[in-house]
Amino acid sequence: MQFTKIHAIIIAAIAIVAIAAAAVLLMNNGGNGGEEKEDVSVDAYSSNPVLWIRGNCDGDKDIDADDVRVINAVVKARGSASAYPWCDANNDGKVDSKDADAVQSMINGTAKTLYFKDIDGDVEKFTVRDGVNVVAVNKCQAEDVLMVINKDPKSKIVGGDQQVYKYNNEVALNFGTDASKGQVLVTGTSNGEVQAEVVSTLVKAYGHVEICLGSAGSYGKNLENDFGSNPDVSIVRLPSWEDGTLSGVMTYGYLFGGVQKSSCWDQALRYYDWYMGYYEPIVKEVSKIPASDRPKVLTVYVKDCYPGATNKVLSKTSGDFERSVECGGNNVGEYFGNGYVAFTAEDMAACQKVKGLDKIIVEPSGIYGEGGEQAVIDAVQLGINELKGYVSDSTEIYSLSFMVTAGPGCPVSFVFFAKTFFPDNAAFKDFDTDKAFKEYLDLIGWGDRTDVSKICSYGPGYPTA
Ligand SMILES: [Ca+2]
Ligand SMILES: [Ca+2]
Ligand SMILES: [Ca+2]
Repeated sequence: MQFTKIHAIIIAAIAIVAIAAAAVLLMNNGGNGGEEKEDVSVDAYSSNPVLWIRGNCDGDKDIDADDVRVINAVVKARGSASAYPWCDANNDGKVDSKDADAVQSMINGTAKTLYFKDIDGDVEKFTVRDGVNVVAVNKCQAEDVLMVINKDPKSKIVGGDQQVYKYNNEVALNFGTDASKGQVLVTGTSNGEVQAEVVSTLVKAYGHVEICLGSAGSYGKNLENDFGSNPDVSIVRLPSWEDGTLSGVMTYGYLFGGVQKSSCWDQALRYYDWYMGYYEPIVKEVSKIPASDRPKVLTVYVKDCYPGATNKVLSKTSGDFERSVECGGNNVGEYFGNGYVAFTAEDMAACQKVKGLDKIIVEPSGIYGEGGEQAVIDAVQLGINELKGYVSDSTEIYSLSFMVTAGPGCPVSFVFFAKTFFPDNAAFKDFDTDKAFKEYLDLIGWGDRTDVSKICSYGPGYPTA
């Protein structure tokens, strides 16, 4: 799912940017001093933008004069909001000059209300704030948010669900000076849960909160009922480990950045460049590699690879499956089914017989906190313990921490997958998983931490420590 959708978005965005750039060039050559003209056709519209903010009509990563031109073209052509939803910047069901004005106010930095598409496909309203007080539901959401707010002194994480809380205490997600270890208020008794009274407490303490989470089916199920009409509570459902990590980070950056003003937006742009710096060349190279030359791979958990872990294949819809496929792996996970599927060593032997199996990637939690590095190293041995004698001795077993396979660190996994799947490919020769990991730590504001492992992967071909 992630593969086709994101791929299509990126390709479309690149095409649109190229068209828009050509149009601007034409206009400037026309000798009118760059004065705005309706020289863009409705074809410059994109229905699949990278940045999920209404008003981003050309589908690229930001909002600028090109988007105004697309709106003007759609107005001229009498296009409807249902046909061109991203042009309906003020979300009133029409595309008209008010939308051009709304986008202009976003460009000027004066817009106070934004509309964005959330992970469930709904259009939601966001009130622009001078700094945000985030309740992060799920560890990957916390990392998405940290990626954009870590240089903004006015923004902080003030609450989190059990998963965020657990990671904050056990491996210190490092929420910054205002909400350091232990000060983030836990929002419920289980992962994905956000109790209304906790939100009310936080609103009382901070004035307003922005609750960041995934789909309504899995996270904070009652939030819209409890707080949908409360002006002090913004419910922001964007992708993190799921489909569209890049869009999630970019959209958080735009909303929290106060329409491209604060360091949050600068961070989002830095993230975009970093993400694409790996993603684009990998996707381009992989598109040339025939299926028969792609290794048969599996992404899995094995017993004890993190506390409480059992043998599970991370198959289709896990996100990890899709990302490994994007990077050229012939992931045979569907042999086991969809989602997170329990397996036995016998199942694995049968899979190898039927589908073939070249590389198995065990995903430990590891890399942050005490023992993190050892957890990554040990995961390979745990994989061998489970599977030796059942899969071929030539099947390579690696580990790659799920701290970098899911959430905003996923470009690190792109590098790992590309290098590991195609070790002899010249296009990936300068790629280095640990270097990409270090770049991620610097971007998210964890570059100076001394409790983070220097490695995030381990396995055959990795220099012995
Ligand atoms: Ca643009
Ligand atoms: Ca745009
Ligand atoms: Ca409108």
